[in-house]
Amino acid sequence: MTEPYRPIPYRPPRLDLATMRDRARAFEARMASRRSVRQFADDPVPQDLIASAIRAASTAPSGAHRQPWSFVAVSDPALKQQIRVAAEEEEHRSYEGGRMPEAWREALAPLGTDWRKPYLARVPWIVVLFAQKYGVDASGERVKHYYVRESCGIAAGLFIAALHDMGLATLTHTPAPMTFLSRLLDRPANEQPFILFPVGYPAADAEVPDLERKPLEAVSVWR
Ligand code: IYR
Repeated sequence: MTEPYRPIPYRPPRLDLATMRDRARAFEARMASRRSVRQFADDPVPQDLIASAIRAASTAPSGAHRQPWSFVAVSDPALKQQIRVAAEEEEHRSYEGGRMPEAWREALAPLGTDWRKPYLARVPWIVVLFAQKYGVDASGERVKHYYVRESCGIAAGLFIAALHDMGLATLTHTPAPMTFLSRLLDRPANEQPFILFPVGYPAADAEVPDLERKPLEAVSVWR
């Protein structure tokens, strides 16, 4: 699969500084208002909104432009219930079965999480991002993928930002191990579950931990 370099012009408009500052501050404020949510309303969310967020996520840069991701969007109530049951089984083993080290449990205490994941059956959508360790072309040949975790991480970030921008909430949920998702969602051998996103509106009485984000000084170095 050797393709030559065939560039096309790229001429995005150059904005004046005042506009850039306005947009930067507005975007920053919008992102700062995002919270991970664990209590969701059961109101339906139309499929086109989920499709739009997946398209936005799929604009992510990726190693050799292989776009090594699949987003599996689940609205079927029976399947969501199966995912809930399987996730809770794994989480129960982690939280109560001694699989999660004490230090980790302590780190999670301020988040108020436990093994119960009722929101997985309640949310209108569960979207599972699968990372493709390698690709498979039309003739069944393996295609090498590069920087798969980095690429999928960036796509996940854009997905979260897109959902937040359209007024939906989500949670980066990573029940461990997540292999049950490959089975329940019939995924091929080249795909590994990467992140599970419940997606919906926050419940009317949703609560979130009172967290603060690190200030600029703590997360940046200027030289
Ligand atoms: N997967 C578990 C535990 C968990 C782990 C981390 I790191 C978190 O930030 C939150 C939860 C769960 O989903 O409960």
